[in-house]
Amino acid sequence: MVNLTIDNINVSVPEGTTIMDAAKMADIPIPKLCYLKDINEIAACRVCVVELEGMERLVTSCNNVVKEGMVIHTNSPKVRTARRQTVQLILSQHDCKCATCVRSGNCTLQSLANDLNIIEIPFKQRLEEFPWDKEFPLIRDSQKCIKCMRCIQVCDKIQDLHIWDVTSTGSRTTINVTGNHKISEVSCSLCGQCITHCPVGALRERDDTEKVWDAIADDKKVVVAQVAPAVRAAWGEALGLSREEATVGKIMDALKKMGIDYVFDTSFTADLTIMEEGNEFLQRFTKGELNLRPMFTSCCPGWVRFLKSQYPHLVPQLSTAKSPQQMFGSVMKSYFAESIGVKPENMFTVSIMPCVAKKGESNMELFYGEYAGHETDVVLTTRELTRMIRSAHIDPASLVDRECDPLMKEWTGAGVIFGTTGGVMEAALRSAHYLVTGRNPDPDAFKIVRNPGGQPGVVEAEIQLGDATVRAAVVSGLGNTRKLIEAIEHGEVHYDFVEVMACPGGCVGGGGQPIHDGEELARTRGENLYFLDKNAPLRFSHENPDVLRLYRDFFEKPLSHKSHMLLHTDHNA
Ligand code: HC0
Ligand code: SF4
Repeated sequence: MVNLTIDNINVSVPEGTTIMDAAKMADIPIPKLCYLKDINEIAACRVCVVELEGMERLVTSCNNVVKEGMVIHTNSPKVRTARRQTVQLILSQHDCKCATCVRSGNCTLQSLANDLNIIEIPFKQRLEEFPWDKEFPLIRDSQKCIKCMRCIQVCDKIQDLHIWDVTSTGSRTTINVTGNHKISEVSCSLCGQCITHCPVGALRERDDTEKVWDAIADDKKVVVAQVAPAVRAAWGEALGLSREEATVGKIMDALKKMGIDYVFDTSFTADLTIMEEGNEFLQRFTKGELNLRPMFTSCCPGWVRFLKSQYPHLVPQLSTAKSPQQMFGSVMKSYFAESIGVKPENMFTVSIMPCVAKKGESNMELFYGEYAGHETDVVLTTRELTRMIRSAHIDPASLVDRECDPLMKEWTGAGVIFGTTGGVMEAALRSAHYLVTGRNPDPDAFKIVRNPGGQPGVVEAEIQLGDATVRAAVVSGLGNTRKLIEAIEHGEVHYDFVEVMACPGGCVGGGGQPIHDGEELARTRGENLYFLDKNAPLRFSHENPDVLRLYRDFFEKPLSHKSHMLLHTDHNA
């Protein structure tokens, strides 16, 4: 142990502890801006400086370790002056239009400036502007970038994609897309992890909320919304609702209050996906199509984009099932539109997702009778949903639990756990067991594939389905995924079925979720979904009565001709 004094408090910490962590152990918070535990500990911003007795220069606390007998001051006059000047300098290179910034109220730079009582910026520098395609789902505003390097580090270390890089030198040093390419020219998976790890408003999703308001105001449009599984585990965080208060029923109520005509839960089509994908898997598995093994799940568009750009020869191994989001749009503009007597072109489909990549996925087109346009017209992230609730002046405390609309009202716990890593696999195994043996397993029989939070890397399991053994693997985070694919490619591991989610911990940790600077919430949100599953009246996708009716009245059976036309896709197209 190392003994030292921080702000006149005696502290004893293990060797190798950073000054910042030692201070934290003594309940002394040191302000920071660029720091991200284990990912970005490079002292780029110098906000975390402290004074060491006997040393002239201030030192950064995030990357210097404690030494025996150190006497540290985290808030001396010298420290305060330096910290203030540092933040003023950062502000002088930053477009400080807080009133029109999506991160206003949730910005580390803004709160630092407020805490340091900075009400004037003595210096002013010219802001560098890089052009950006504003139609792209991911938007970067170079004038708000504070060069903290977090986006570079998250993309490199967690997602192993290297989309961002440092460009120029000296005082012009800044961040841009690697090689100064356009973002659409590089292999961005659109996972959005750079957004959720940006401390300011330099990175955000394309805002599509106005398109939804326009559709609501258009008398000719019937607006139909779906809410993804992972959204329920996080939306309340941004509106001051506790986990218990922030139910999915209240999201439905908010959507209706905004003027949306029909509201549904994506967990319904997650159940439908299991029917299609589960049957597809069993067909591939029993036919012994060895060259197509393992079969990969296809519901995460971040992962699908990654596979297409990094390992295009493996694309045929993706399940052909569309994602629940796209199945929903497709069912809405066919079965549901017919049922309520609306032409598909007059239906406007909105999905609320924890995800930025879903905005890219929604470009899929629907050919049904006459061409029916996009299956999903607009995708909003969880953050955009909360912005809409606020702009509609809806008091979150006034919301009540509201059921989904008829015909696609029912959902199961199996559909809900799609939102966390391992959930698609577990839901598929529950139904595959039924299909193979004719009996339901214990709903928790396959919980071995659970891994809320997504660490450490891959979860493997050998699952008995009747006489057959299925070798399953579950992974989240694209860095972990690349390692797994390399091991498969080198013949080091052999699987039959692999679930991949691009975001660490799955969609609960998605790039469209509320941002808590430096805090990872995928684990607790994932546990919340398992709690909802545990308490759900139905826990098997094949028992969803509305899914069964949809097959009876419309699709006939899983993998039917109609299902292939509307619920499956050709990933090479
Ligand atoms: Fe997901 Fe999904 S689980 S990808 O994360 O499969 O975004 O929540 O909606 O589509 O259901 C996201 C979440 C979904 C889809 C579902 C799948
Ligand atoms: Fe989107 Fe979920 Fe995939 Fe992340 S894991 S890219 S949130 S679908």
